[in-house]
Amino acid sequence: MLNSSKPTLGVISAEPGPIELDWSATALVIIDMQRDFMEPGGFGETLGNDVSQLARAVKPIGAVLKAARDTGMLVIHTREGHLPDLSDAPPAKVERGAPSLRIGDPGPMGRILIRGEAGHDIIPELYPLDSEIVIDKPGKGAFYATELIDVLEKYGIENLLVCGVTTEVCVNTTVREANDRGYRCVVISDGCASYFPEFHEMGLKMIKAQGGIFGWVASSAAVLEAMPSSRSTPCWARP
Ligand code: TIU
Repeated sequence: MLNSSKPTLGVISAEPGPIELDWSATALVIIDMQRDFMEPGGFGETLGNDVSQLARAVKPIGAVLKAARDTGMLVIHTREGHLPDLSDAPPAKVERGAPSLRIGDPGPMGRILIRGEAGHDIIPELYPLDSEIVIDKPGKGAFYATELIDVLEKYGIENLLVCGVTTEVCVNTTVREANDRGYRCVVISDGCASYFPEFHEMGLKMIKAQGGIFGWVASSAAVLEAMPSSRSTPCWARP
């Protein structure tokens, strides 16, 4: 693993400015790329959303995931979801709004947002390897009621490359939690997506404003360019 070797410094071209980081102390965190958010019939659609808005993030994440695997970077996947008895699902969350199906109700991909159901699983394109870490979280942030901080401390992680869905909900919440705990977060702009394009744009702006009040924002191409085994423009982005 990279993180057991000597420091490997790199500079990512980012906003509000370039960020130098030690790749051996950096992890890739992929937030909630689950069928429940990405596919028709899942939690996202029950809330009234157009799930096709999220598909654009898959290829950029795939490219960074491949590079991270090639370089031995620590890869962490998260999944939002609840225990089958809903004991970790606050009524205030379950009863919220007027969805077509509520958390725990049976849907076409199994019970909505319940661990172990088909809809709760990560999409095949980004499926975790057995060697990668999967964090199950009951909330929007990946630090609340999870073992994430223990994992990061165990591997000596100081910097997070963050991507996934949705930009203004689970990505933003996780970045804010991480920032308060002292981690430098670089959010991969085209590796995030929202059901609302304007929220995606503003969600990224909120992170990088005020000198990077919550972190940095960089494209997947800029991240790939700066990674230790730097390669040219990913194949999916070539003309
Ligand atoms: N609804 C919405 O935009 N997002 C979530 O409920 N969870 C995540 O962002 N993963």
